[in-house]
Amino acid sequence: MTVTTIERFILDNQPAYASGELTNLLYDLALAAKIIAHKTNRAGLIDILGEAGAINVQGESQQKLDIYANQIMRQLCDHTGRLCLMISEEQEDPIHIPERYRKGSYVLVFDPLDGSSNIDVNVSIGTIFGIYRCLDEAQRGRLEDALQPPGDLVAAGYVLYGASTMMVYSAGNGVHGFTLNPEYGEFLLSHPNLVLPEPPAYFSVNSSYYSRWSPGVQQFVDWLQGREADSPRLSARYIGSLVADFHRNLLRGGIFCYPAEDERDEGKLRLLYEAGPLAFLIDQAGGYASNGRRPILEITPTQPHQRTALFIGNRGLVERLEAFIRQDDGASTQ
Ligand code: AHM
Ligand code: MG
Repeated sequence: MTVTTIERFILDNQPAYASGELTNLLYDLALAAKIIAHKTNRAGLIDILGEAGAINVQGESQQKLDIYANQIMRQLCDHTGRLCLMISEEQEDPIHIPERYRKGSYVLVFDPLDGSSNIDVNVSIGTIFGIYRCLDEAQRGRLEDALQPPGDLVAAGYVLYGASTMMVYSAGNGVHGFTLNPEYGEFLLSHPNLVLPEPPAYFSVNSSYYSRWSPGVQQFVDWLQGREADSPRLSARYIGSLVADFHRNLLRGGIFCYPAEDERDEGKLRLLYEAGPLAFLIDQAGGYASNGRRPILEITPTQPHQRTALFIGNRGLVERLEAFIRQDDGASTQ
């Protein structure tokens, strides 16, 4: 039996253009994942649960673990000379590399701990990250360096803190999953070359919001739920943690939906560090991500914390949603 560590795999599979900087950045992220996993696994044992009292830029209360995860990501990445800028869900402003450190060629966008409503009920949560190349390496990081369409990502991935901890990433050459062996503290290759299975097994949507959706989305969810003659045979699964819902559907096939709503016409999820990196991964796994009208990979963000509707999974299902929206919702400016 061959055992491949994540370090070995990243090194052996680094893209031809990578000089080692990207490789080392992925190592840094694997280390951050181990540290955050260690803390989340002990969350019920130490007095860390509950809200820290702060409100994040989305107007939502932060949990202590969110703040911890954000600090770990920052501290492990700000002084290495590999990054020119970071954007975090937990910080309103871009995170610049302090002048005293050398700056590098990459931009890191991340949600340090997603699924905050699940933290203190011991349900799976995750970290999401994306890596862009700096647009102008001559300058220190600028916001424009981060506001690139997800199709220009050079790598993306997530860490799932579940029954086991997994890190799944792609640097543009397939999607590969690693499971943390807690005894050695190593991520070991467990899921090479992940490809979305057909036929898909699941659909995932919070249907308590049904009355707030457009007619096209309502028709589509009716179709998913088996109400039409040509409905697919899918089972419903919804955790409320994007990484966990995405991961299950990646392994079993399916679609995850977080539509726009009447009073929230851009949906809830963030384009830059939630929808974008997962859109990059699903594309690498043979699937497709859309905002209902156009591919997520083609949307250029205008603000770091911009939201988007998200439909992501097996291509046939997402394209069917787009057809319902075209048919029932008419033209849009999106
Ligand atoms: P968060 O960034 O505050 O953690 O919110 C994002 C989470 C996602 O993980 C999940 O897909 C979604 O919110 C669930 O929202 P809802 O509870 O409205 O279904
Ligand atoms: Mg989030």
